[in-house]
Amino acid sequence: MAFTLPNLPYAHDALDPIMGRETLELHHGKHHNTYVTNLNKFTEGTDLAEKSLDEVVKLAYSDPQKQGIFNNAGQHWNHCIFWAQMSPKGGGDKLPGKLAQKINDDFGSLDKFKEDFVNTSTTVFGSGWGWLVLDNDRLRVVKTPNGENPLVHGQHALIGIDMWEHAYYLDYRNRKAEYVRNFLDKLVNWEYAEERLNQA
Ligand code: MN3
Repeated sequence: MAFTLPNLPYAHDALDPIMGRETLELHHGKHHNTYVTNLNKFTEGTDLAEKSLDEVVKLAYSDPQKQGIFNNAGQHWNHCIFWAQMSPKGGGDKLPGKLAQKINDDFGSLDKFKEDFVNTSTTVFGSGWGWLVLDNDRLRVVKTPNGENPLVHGQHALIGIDMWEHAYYLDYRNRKAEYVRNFLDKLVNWEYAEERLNQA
């Protein structure tokens, strides 16, 4: 069973101008597609080809010989969440009840969480990701380098922002904080985040 590129759950121009059509066409159609193509190439004919993406990510992470597989499997996993968690009607400060309560409990307020998420994500050095995760029953904001993700650290990701330059450079140039702010205020689908919280 080969790994496949998921379709975007919205049109390529649906997030414009927060995330423009050209960014989505390149980021989804080229970057993400390349990770899937490479992952299939590297796992074809091996026992990993039969495993779930979660299993491949964890197995490859624990084996230094499988760095190439891990990079592509991790990035495939990360981007699947990235597309799924955004919506043209996303953002805003009206979070579903359980998630809102949990954020208040663990960060003090929604504003404090947002500040933490922006600070953590914009200080990824080089390429990587910023995440809201559930870690031992507590919400935390963390960052990971390159294709690494919370899954390999035993954490459960609720949302994650791509801090590779290809994710924001066409729309924001070097204005990283504006990209992260807009993601939180205008794109993130809080219902999706709560669904993931419920799955933990
Ligand atoms: Mn990317």
